[in-house]
Amino acid sequence: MTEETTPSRSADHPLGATHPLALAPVAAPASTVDGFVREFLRNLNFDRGVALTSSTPNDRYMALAYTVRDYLMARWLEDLRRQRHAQAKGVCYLSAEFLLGRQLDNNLLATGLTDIAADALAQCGVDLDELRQLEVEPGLGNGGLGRLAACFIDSLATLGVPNIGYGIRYEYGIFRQTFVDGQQVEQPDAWLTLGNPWEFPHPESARTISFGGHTETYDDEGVTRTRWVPGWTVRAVPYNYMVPGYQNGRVNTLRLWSAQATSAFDLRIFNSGDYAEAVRARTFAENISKVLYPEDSTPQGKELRLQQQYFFVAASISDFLDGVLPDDFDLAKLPDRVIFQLNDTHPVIGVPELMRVLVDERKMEWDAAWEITRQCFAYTCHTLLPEALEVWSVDLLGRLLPRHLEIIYRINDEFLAEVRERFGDDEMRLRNMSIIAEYPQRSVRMAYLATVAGAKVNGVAELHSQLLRDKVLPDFNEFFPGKFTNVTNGVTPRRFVRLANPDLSALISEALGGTWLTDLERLRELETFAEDPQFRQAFADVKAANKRRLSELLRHRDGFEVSDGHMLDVMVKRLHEYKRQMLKLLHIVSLYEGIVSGRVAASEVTARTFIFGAKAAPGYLMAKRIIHLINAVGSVVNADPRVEGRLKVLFPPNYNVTLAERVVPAADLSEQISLAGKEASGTGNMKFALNGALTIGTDDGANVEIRELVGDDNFFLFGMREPQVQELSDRGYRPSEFYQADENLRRAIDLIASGAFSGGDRSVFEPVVSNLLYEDRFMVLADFTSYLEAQTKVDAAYADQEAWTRKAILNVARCGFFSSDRSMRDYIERIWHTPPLR
Ligand code: 26Q
Repeated sequence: MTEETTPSRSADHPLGATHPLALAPVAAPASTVDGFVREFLRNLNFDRGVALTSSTPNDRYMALAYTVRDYLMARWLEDLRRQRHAQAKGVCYLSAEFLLGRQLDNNLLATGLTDIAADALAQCGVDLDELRQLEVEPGLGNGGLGRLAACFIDSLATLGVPNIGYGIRYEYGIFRQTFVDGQQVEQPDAWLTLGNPWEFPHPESARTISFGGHTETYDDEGVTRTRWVPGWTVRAVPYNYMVPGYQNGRVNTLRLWSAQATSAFDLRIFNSGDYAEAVRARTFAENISKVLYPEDSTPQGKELRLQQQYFFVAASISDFLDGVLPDDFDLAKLPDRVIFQLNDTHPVIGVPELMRVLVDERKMEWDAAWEITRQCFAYTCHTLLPEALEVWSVDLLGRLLPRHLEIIYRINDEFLAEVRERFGDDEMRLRNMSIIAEYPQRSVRMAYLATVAGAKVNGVAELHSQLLRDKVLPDFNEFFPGKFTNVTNGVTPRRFVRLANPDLSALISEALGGTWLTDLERLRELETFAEDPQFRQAFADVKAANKRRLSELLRHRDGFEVSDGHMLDVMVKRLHEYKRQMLKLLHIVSLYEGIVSGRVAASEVTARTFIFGAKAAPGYLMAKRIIHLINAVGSVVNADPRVEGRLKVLFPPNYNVTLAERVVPAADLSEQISLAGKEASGTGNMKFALNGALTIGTDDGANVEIRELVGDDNFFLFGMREPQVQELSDRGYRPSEFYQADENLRRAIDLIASGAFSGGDRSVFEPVVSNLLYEDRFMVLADFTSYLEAQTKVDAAYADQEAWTRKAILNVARCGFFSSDRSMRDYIERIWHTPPLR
């Protein structure tokens, strides 16, 4: 390896002493309209190289972004300086996904520049609204987990807590979804094509990341040590993003890694004379950060995925130890300076990596290194589905990361020795707790490794944490008392209330004054306003305006006609059987069947527009069939004059953060209908409630806490609870019995089976129907009757608009708990111990 990759250190560089301006932040250039105009035009001219008159919309978007960015720059540099000097403990949030959403609006809000920018652009004859729409959102995540990471770093910056988010700069984010004949077709998400004004590449700070090869022992002055002789390397180039706090002058950093081939990579091939082959070989290395895996529940154990995980984690740890910490830092004190938070198991390979660095490279004793490592990691679990728990075959791990496999074996040996010491030769327990599984294939259980190594292990909602403790990892809970805890998820009110719902925000500010956005529990004070008819009217007006805005968007975006005066009934989330989009669809088909069969008068049915948004993992066939079926039902229902003005089914493709920001504020009814015990938390549920939608939901994930907070009267609960699910499953679940027992259900399923939604062809949706009747793993049929009853209660409640609005206001008022600021405070107090930096 010839490549030098030691980053140059910028801390307290002697340059700083030579000029007084070198350490002082540069003045914020654009805090007046005139100043903004000047900077905007300067950026247009000098960074884009165009005059205003000859600029393209993208030029203008870029120049605007640069102007906002420049304004943040002084604060960013100041924060970096402050964090270096304070030597305070910080959080490194390790996450394979950061689903950021659009940056421009967020950064305008954070800087308080929105109005100034709009005025300044208007003076140049440019429409801010138009430029907003040009930004392609960075879709560097699949769904909940990635969006949670984005909310968390927003909150940490707003709280002023030192944090670096570490992840991967995928060249292609989550695929763009289109529908062809109602079926999902994936398109690559080339989000970087037009340039990205929000990132700062630092190739000079690249780290070298090794893979493959073998290990060997050697004598180091009488001590036997191990070294890893890698087979190949890649360069990890950091791209920095600003993470501004909300109007607090603070800016943290998100550092995403991009893979580049090293010159060493193809040296052998070059030397063999095949130039073309050598150049081609470089793409092998660069593939590592090429594309986000679009799976979110059944990881396929692909080698490239493991490469991605090690790539970004090794780069991040190396960056922190060699780039962020001072040169002379005593690594024994590492736990006083950093906590590496593991966002699910995806970064868990960081555990053996830190051990390798400490023991092999820094020549620390194993026990001392383990003591440090145990204190430096904490692990968040985001699932309960057994098939979502990550395992890597020993075969693959040993090939790609031979030294790490050795280290994992040693961690496991020592751990099992401790277990044996406590519990004796209890073979069953030892097998159950082993980090290495022997069956069906020898492999490493990443969640176990994380649990053994983590100082704390948390679930993401009360129910989830309890099930994690008592059902998934009970032996570990017994062995590590006090290690397991809960931190209920939250969402950032800046993006999901203030930006997504400006009218509601204005109404709240009018009622409460301005500070609620960083102190969301203050929403409680809205409770009294719920009793005020004038406030209720204003609140209802906001909802109506949001619906109109959504219909405009959908008309423009997808050519949909949204009917006025309908209840907006919304289910948006990844498509997964456990989330039970099928249950929602059976409700719709049942309403439709009731009307067209003449059993129910159309005029008796509450007029509803159903909105779905959902991407399916490309290899998840059943999920794709369900998408097809939703679209098929939509085509038939929307074209049938018998239900016109009553039922409408809309499925805008490519649900993403940007669309969520428009759909959530317009919703009346939020569908959170997973089988109890399967949804770890959900975070969409929180966004809807905070925007004044009522929830129809099961006793699952954070729904439980939402219902506790908003009260039974303001939440439509249905379905089995988790213990009942368990009971039914133990008893032996036979879906056909439920099919037989409920006429509405029978008629709905029969209608689908008859080919009514597939041009008479019964074969198209046969697999969906069969699955429901003979397997129905997630008990859709068992919960159907209860769901329909709850929906009838929804109709009754909706008929009294005054009362409905009151409930909606109470939902907003009582959900302040779900701010990610609160989640962050919980992590800080109970897990990280990282106070804000003043
Ligand atoms: C793992 C290995 C290989 C390929 C892909 C993956 C992978 C990627 C993403 C596995 C899982 C995910 C994402 C999971 C996720 O989003 N979980 C959700 O996390 C939310 C935040 O805590 C919860 O609110 C949701 O309940 C949970 O489903």
